[in-house]
Amino acid sequence: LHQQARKVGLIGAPFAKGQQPRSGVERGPDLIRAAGLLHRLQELGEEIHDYGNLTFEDIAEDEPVGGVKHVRAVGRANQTLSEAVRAVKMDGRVSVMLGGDHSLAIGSIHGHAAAVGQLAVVWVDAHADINTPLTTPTGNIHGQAMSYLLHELCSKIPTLPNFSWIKPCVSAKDLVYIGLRDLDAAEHYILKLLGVKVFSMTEVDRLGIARVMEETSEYLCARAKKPIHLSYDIDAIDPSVTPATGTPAAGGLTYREGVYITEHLCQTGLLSGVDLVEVNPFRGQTEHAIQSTVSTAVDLLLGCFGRRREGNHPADFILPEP
Ligand SMILES: [Mn+2]
Repeated sequence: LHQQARKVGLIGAPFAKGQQPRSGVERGPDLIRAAGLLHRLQELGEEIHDYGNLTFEDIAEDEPVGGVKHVRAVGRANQTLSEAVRAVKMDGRVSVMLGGDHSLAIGSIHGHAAAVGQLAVVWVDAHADINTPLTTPTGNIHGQAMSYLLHELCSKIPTLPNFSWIKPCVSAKDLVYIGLRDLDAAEHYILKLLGVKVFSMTEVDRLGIARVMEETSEYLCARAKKPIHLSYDIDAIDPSVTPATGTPAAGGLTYREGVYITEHLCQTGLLSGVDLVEVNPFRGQTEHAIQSTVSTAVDLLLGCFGRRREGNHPADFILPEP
């Protein structure tokens, strides 16, 4: 069985204001490219176009709004990203967004939905990133991204400057979390209230990753086969493997579990948009820590596009005759 060549569109989003400005997470896209992502995707037979890095407007006056930080910058950046992802999807490509911090999922998922309609979202993360602007303990929007996207939470979201363009576009029943292990009380309450499907690290331990992924695709495909948006936070993986990230949490996915998730989603044939976020070289203590984080990010992306640990070969491979 040979995979069909997909068209892939890569967007770099060097943006950090969903957490601390100039934190280092804006270096993510170029580091992941420098580790050979494009070349290695091409080796897998993918037709890839790099749309380059987005540039984001500097906003001089951006005082916190009700404790929420960099609201105007995050709102504007995500509007730019949403348009860019929509354009990639209109080009018939699988969108790959390299972050940057996880607030960028707002624009990435919004743009994806604007192009294709209803989506299923698989959110792989140590955190749920579903605080509302009124429950956030830190004020950082990377911990709130999902709250702006869910239909079910729209009555809980106050009006914020540069956020008026956002239309909620994901239903709680079309969302699955994998890898959770560090949640705020409000987040846990919201997930229970909305009945969101969650495979926390406890479920990964109990069921094993193969069963978790089987149940994930059964759950998401039970009603209709919607295009899947995978939003992958590198902090889902255990910090012993991917230490160079802003909010590491002990007890994460192994490298193998992390890669298995991508292999499984690739095989559904429904993967339509991918985010890889929160790679932050400034948070790596050593060069090895940074390299391990970046190369894991690359391997997760390759898994999304057909790389198999059993090996791969081109569809037109010919065995030489003596
Ligand atoms: Mn996250």
